[in-house]
Amino acid sequence: MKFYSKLGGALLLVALISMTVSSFAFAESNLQKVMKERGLTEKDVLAAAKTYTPTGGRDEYIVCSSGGQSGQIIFYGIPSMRILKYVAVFTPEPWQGYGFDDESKAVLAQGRINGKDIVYGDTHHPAFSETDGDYDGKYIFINDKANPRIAVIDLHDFETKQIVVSPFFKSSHGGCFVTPNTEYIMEAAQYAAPYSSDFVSLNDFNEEYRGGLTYWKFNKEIGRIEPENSFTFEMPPYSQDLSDAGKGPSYGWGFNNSFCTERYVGGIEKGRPPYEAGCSSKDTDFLHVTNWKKAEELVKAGKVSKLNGAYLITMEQAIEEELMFLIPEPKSPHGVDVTPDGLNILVAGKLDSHAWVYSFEKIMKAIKDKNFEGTDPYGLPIIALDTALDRSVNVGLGPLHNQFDSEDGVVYTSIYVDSQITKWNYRTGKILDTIPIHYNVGHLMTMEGDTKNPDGKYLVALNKLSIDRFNPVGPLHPQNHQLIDISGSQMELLYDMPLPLGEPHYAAAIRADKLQPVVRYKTGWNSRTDEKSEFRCRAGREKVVRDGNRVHIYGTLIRSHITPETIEVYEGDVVSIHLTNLERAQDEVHGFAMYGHNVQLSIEPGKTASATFTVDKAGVYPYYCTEFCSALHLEMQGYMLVMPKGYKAEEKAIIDGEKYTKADYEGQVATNIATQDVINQVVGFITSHNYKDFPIVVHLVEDATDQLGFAEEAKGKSEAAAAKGDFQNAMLWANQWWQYQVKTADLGLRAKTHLEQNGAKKIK
Ligand code: CUK
Ligand code: CUA
Repeated sequence: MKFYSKLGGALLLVALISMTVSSFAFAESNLQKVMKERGLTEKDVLAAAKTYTPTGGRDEYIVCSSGGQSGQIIFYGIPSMRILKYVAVFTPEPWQGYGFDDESKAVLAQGRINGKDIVYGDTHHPAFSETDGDYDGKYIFINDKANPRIAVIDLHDFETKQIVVSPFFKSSHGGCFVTPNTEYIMEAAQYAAPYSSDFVSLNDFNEEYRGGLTYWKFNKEIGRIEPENSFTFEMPPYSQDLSDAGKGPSYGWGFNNSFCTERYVGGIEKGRPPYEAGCSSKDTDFLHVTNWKKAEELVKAGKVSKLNGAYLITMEQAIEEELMFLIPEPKSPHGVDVTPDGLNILVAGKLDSHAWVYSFEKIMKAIKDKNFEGTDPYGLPIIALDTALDRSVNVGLGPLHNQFDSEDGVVYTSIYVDSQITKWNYRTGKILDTIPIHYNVGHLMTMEGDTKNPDGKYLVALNKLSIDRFNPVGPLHPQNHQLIDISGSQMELLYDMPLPLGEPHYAAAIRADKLQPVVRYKTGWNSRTDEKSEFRCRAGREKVVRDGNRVHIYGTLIRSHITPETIEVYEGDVVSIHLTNLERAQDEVHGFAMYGHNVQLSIEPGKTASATFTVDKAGVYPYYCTEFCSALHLEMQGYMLVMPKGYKAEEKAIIDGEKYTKADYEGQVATNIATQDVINQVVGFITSHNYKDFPIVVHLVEDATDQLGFAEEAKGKSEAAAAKGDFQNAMLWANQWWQYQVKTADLGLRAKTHLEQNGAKKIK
């Protein structure tokens, strides 16, 4: 007996193995066939296996990339390189209703300059908020180079909440870089300009034009920048470029490089040599070193005066209080990056082939010993290069930016002219590896690569040119983000991703598990101020409030209708439509678009959004929901009727297009009873399981309960009409009763599926 069972087991095993082998062989031959047909090498297939993410799969890292001239930011996943979302920041974006609803218009209005709406931005450097030098997943900041502004994006809903405008600068590049606890967001000027908004001749450039560096105070509790607690360092009219904040031992200090310390102002139209000649004639420019910790104390002690309504630390004060120092750096440098341990500052040469490694310790010693080689024309002390430098390393032609590896001392530098990434060690000066890039890389990014604890693993090269990498789409090419595996000793190219939007300058990657965004708002929420909207509306409380020609309409949205379904206003009225999405189910967004009024809202579950406009022409204006939200989405519609002034709505009953009989009504009721049986079965399934342990299901059940309540109401109206022998209305209400049942069933089935797929347990 034993023997037989043993034999049986062995036979079964053999059968299983041969099955596995044959199915494996089958898969293999298929794979080989596809590889052959598509001309793929084994290396390609390996790269695909490292990036391919099957349906429903998640990425390990989420990237926030600048969207360049689009004025937006872009989120995508790594390693899949799938784009997840563009988030509107400085530019109106209709899908998100940004710049179309009143709430987001108020955010954009914060970014007005000299009273003008500025509806685009040139976003360069996103920065995640940090706690103790590590990303905390709470906020992201981005600068606008063209119009010196900073925006705050809250990662709990990925929406732009605030825009602040520099009170001094006319451009800004060296932002956003945050201090290790997001005490401040650094923003440096780029093109020197007068601090006033008046005309000042270029002949007065040296005396009247100024650069600068602002430390914007960030309040982490409320998630907003506090301009009133921010301060700016007045700087010489050198073109301040990138910035970085010190960390660890260098905490409390900030670093900025610069170009065109020649202070050349061009003028080819007057026969003068152009900017590029005059701005690169000297061999060195200046690294600016600022002590923000000490400056903060002066501000708090009331020792800093204001200009243009904001704190300004003049150069005179900075010299006097020993707050700012200059150190020569290679000709027209670009990136400046503080090492994860905070001990070194790396500067990339751009017009030089070296990366320069400065020592924070040496800088501090020179400051302490007052060991300066002189002063610049503005009296700022200069620390000699030799005094501050650990080493310079030949990394290739045109180094731009640096990012760090998880391995101590290892750094990656983007090499623009040579189109490559160089991996090297800043402690030893040894070059470890290089990889060619397609083509002309700008920034590069490693996973959490500018924090105290970089993760290594992957690197993205943000390439300026894509040339021949993609199918041609006209003279304006997409940009190319190339994903590189840096987990081994040799870098390996994995994937090319075209980015069809603006020129992304910098990007930052955060571990996906640090992000915990919400799926819906509290009902009646103004998402831009993050408080209850004064215009929120509950089901059944929809109303119209008129005061003279000012009309406020309080409405709601829930599958599948917009309440109100008819809006009657008069020519010349100023109308505000406030809509609250009553849904609680995940992803049940409704939109709202109206003919001829530039209205397009995106109203996510719980959100209240408003559109204000003047109706200056009598007419008929259909509106509808723009998100395909249910099978009866197309029926989510209505009319705004703009009546001529003085028009009296006639007492004319609407004649229905279709006539119904008692038989129609009874047929519909029979359908409804059958539908209710289905609903009861689903309800039975849900309530016999531990559905309360699944928040998504709880929300679905809440929504379904609402819908069922509406169904009851409609049922009552239908029965009342039938009792009076009014089968026209009885049939219409019976149909509405069924519509609510369908929505209930839809929600219930979604809940049931979720429970089945996620291992819900039977409780009774
Ligand atoms: S910048 Cu564009 S490649 Cu604005 Cu940081 Cu260097
Ligand atoms: Cu709501 Cu379509």
